[in-house]
Amino acid sequence: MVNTPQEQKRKAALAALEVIESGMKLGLGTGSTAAFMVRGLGQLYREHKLNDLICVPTSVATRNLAQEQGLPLTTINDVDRLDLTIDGTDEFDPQLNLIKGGGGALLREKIVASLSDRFVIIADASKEVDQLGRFPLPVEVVPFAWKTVARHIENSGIQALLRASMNPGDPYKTDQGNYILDLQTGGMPDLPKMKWMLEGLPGVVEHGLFLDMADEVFLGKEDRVERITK
Ligand code: ABF
Repeated sequence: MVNTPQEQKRKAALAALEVIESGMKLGLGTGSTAAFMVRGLGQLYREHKLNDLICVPTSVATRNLAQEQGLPLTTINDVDRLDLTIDGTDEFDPQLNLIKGGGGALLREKIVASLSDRFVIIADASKEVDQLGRFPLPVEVVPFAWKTVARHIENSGIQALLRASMNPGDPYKTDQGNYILDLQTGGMPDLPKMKWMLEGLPGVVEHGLFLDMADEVFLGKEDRVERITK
C-alpha cells in the first residue's frame, strides 16, 4: 500500500511524537503536517502517556487546535527556552536548510525555533529537494513599505509577488498584520547571500530561509518514515 501525501504527513507527524518526553516545554508548529502532530500529542496527553507539558503555539490556528486538544499553553514571553519544537516545512535540502512560511506563520515559527534546544521537522516526500527555491520564498514585510521592498528585490532580478488573501484585491495578512511577498527565485545556489540581502532591507520583518536550524527530519515516504539527522 503506497502512502498518499496526506498519509506521509500523518505518519511522519506521529513518528516524531516519540521524541517528546513528559515535562518538556514544546514549540508547536503550523500547517497540515503539524496539525497531525498536535492531534496526536493531544491524544497522548489526554491518555496521560505524556504529562507536565507546556506548549507554545506558532500561530493562531495552532493555538486554537491545541486548545481544542486540551494541551496546556503559554506564550514565548513566558519561557526562556524550549526543549523541543516540532514543525512542518515547505522544502528541505540535504543540509536540512529549510524554506518555511507557505502557511504564513514564518515569524513566530522562526522565533520559536530559535529558542528551542532541538528543532525537528516533519514532512511528506514532496518537501525533499536538492536545492531550495522551487517553492516561492516567503518574506514578511511591513505594509508601510511593502512596495519599496518588492521593488528593491525585483531590481535584483527576482520576481516578488504580494500574497493575496481569500478576499479578492486584499493582500494576505499574517497573525502580526504584516504582508507577505512570495519570491520566485527558481533556485538559490547561494543561501547565505540571499539571507544577507533580505536581512539588510529596511521593512523586511522576517524571511522563510531557516538555515542551519533544523536538527532532524521525519520524512514520510511512499513505504516508510525516514529519520534524517545532520
Ligand atoms: C509550516 O508548515 C510552514 O512553515 C510551512 O509553510 C508549512 C507546510 O505546510 P504543510 O505541513 O501543510 O505542508 O510550518
